[in-house]
Amino acid sequence: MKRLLPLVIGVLLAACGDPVAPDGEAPGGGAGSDSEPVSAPTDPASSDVETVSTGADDPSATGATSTSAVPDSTPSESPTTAVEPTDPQPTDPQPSDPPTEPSATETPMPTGVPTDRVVRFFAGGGAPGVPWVPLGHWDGTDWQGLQYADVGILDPLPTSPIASVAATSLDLPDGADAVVTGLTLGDGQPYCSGEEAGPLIDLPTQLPDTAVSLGYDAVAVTADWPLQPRPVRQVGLQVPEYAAIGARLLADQVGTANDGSVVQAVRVDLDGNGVDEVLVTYERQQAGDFGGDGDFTSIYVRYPSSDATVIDELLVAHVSTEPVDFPTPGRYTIAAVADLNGDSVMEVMVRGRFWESGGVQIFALDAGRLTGVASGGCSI
Ligand SMILES: [Ca+2]
Ligand SMILES: [Ca+2]
Repeated sequence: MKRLLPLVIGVLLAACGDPVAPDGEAPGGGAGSDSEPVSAPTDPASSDVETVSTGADDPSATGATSTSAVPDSTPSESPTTAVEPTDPQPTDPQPSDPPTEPSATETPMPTGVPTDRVVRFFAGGGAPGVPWVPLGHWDGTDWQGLQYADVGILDPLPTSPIASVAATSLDLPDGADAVVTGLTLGDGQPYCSGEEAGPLIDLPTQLPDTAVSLGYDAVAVTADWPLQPRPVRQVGLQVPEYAAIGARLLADQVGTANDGSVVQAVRVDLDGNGVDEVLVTYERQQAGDFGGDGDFTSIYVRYPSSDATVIDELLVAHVSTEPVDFPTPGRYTIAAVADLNGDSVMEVMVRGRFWESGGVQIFALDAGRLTGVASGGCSI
């Protein structure tokens, strides 16, 4: 074990937001540019066949954005014989998830005003005796990331007047829309290798140990409001458009859509405007942790607008351009979706790993786009 250095987090953050790959190349990620509307509303989980356009001229590694169009062709004739549904996996809900499309009569749900109190939030797994790692806090006005008094010396998070603690994770046995409340912030314990302390927070349920688990699979918040004011749903992965969009956003680095797999698709109306955003994890992981040539990881977001456009944008990405002998930032996954500051707009927690470090980053909507606002983790 070695002391957690801000540099390590910096590397993690760099891989998320302003990325620098181990080989010095800049993997994809970050904000992209707006694109012009091109068509009528689309819905990412629609069973319609989308006509995908190359909305961005250069969906390069510095941030790809594109729009996509709905079909202008009429649906094909219904089959005259019964056809078995196509291969929905047992854990794969509705391949044709009901669309949520903007309409003229839509009344956007009001979003609230954020709390003016201090809110602390942590990442962890809730295993007995294992402290949660601090990520940052809401100071009553704005997001605040971790602060260091000196190299490796983490400032404690300010005290929150909110006694209630709630937690959520996409991996909770009761589903992505489950929230655990009534938790207690326990004593602070060293969570890494230095003197940095994080609280013990016991979850009354056990998170599954998955291939992408880092022990930072849930977010815990000092909150007395609903962490999920609207449903958070994991939806069907067998939507060809999802892989096609992912490949297009990594256009100069990934050959075809079939070179990768969609492993997560989360639909949630983050901002409460009545239209679901969709978060998609699209990856190729064939060489394990060591990042073989052509392996990649990416999370992108579909932002439908009420003006009938959809903007697709990379949130985080890394492409392995050659085999290496160390674990790369090889696998980003969506860990949790929750409102961390009480304004009824939900934030997103992404987990990732680099070398022997694991960490998470919190993204919050800012001017309609998810932007990194806090992060934390530990090196081993
Ligand atoms: Ca929305
Ligand atoms: Ca919020």
